[in-house]
Amino acid sequence: ETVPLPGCPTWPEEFARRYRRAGYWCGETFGQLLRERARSHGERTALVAGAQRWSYRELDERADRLAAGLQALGIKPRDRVVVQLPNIAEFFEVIFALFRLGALPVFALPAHRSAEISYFCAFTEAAAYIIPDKHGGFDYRTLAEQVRERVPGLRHVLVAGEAGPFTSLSSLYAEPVELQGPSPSDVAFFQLSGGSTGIPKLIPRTHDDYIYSLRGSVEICQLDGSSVYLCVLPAAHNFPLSSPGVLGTLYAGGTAVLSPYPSPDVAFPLIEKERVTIAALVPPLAMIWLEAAAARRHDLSSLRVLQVGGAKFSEEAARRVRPTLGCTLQQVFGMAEGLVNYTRLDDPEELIVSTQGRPISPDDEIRVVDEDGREVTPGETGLLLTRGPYTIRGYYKAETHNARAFTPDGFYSTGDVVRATPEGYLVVEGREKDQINRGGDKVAAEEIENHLLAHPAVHDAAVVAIPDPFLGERTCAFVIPREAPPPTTALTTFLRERGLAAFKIPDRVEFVDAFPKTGVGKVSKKALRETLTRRNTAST
Ligand code: J2J
Repeated sequence: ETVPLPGCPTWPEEFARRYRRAGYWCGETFGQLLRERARSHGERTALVAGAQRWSYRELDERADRLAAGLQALGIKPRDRVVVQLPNIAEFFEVIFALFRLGALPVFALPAHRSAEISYFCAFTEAAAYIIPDKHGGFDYRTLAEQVRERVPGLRHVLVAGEAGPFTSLSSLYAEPVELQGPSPSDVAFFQLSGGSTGIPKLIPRTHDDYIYSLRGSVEICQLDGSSVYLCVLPAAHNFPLSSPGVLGTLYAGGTAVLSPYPSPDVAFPLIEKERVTIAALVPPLAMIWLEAAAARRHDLSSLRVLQVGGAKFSEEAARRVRPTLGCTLQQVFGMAEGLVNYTRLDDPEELIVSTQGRPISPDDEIRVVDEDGREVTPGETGLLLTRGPYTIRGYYKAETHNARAFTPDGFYSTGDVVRATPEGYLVVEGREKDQINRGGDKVAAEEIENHLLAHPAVHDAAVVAIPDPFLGERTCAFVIPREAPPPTTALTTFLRERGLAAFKIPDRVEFVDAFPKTGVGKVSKKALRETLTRRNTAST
């Protein structure tokens, strides 16, 4: 047993004991897990990315050599390291090296820019920031220069590829050294919360709890050594990382194929060539895949499961998966904070197309409550609260927010509005949190509002979701200008220049004189959304 990481709430001892006794927490770390797999089937292919094919043995050795190099550089156990890597093999070499050292990856997304990255680096007092040289036509070294300027305490920028003014990962490899390594109950890394507040929240996940969620996911998705998982979503995201994702695939001894882009023209040839058996998508991508698959230009017959999650998948689209792709749809309703629900592979088609699944664990506690926190009549719609063996008890260094986001008895308030079926499956009916789910990309309204408020022409701002046939939702910023409204592009350019990720830039800006208020004097976002419906009707 070790001392908990300061700022990371953890499970009360009685729960920890229960989760261990039930066999959920097995006392294994990620470093040990990879070592064990390399011993038992070292020659199998673990990762395929571009021209690279790494066996389990090779991944294991690379992680050891890089861990030694990172240690020599001065990276210590519990140091935070912001990792912003796309779907390249190095992503996994880096995180396993950090796991072995006991240093803690902070999983940034490739779409993040200087506003987000600088915040992560400063807030976590990161010792290092790890980037690719270029990806998707963007030079991450330029971004790193900006981050360096904003966060002088950042000691190292490490680059997968051409290092430019920084340090290349490949220059760090050293002879493996004996490392003490973390304990299974230690925090292993930080995931990012979709968020609903002004500043992003960090989610501390332990080796014990995350590995349990992998084991449960692997069993539910029936992964084994013959499984081939195609990762098209950014690997850093909780869904493709762990549900069962790349880490679940490695847990099961299968092969993970990393696709640099999610579009059918990149992904379909990979499915055909690598005989992919399972892939995970967000709903807008699933629609694109369904369209493209209908053209039948590629052999997709190896595909057995198509997972769709991250945002609500319409029942109509869900019904098209089996006839079009000849495989089972699996709906996945999860969250980086923990709880993941899956429809089961052998569920009746009706349940698969009309629900978002049920929890992984018999010890995932689910409560559906009304505004006063009282449990609703079974089958009624309410707010989803949850507690369990892989759901966090609090965000990193966020005491005030934690008091609101968690009940005194440790339930996480998801902000999702759901209904439970008689079979115990959940149907997502809406959302209570101030967040826009842009086709799986989460946008915290308050974060964007704060950035807008920094513009001299903006008196006040309110960001809301508007329905969109493709993305499900798009963002609309309502702005009260100080004087004459500035051109919309002046505002969007302003946000881009502040270093905000592209998916957070409002899709639409509407100028108004005042915001409608609720009975208690808060801005009524519901009324604002209705304003838009009226304006749209008026203009057609
Ligand atoms: C409706 N809303 C959904 C779904 C997530 C697996 C799958 C997804 C995530 C994820 C994840 C939804 N229908 N099928 O971490 O391991 C919305 C809910 C939820 C929020 C969490 C995983 N699947 N959502 O999306 O942390 O609002 O995780 O609370 O990014 O996405 O977002 P995130």
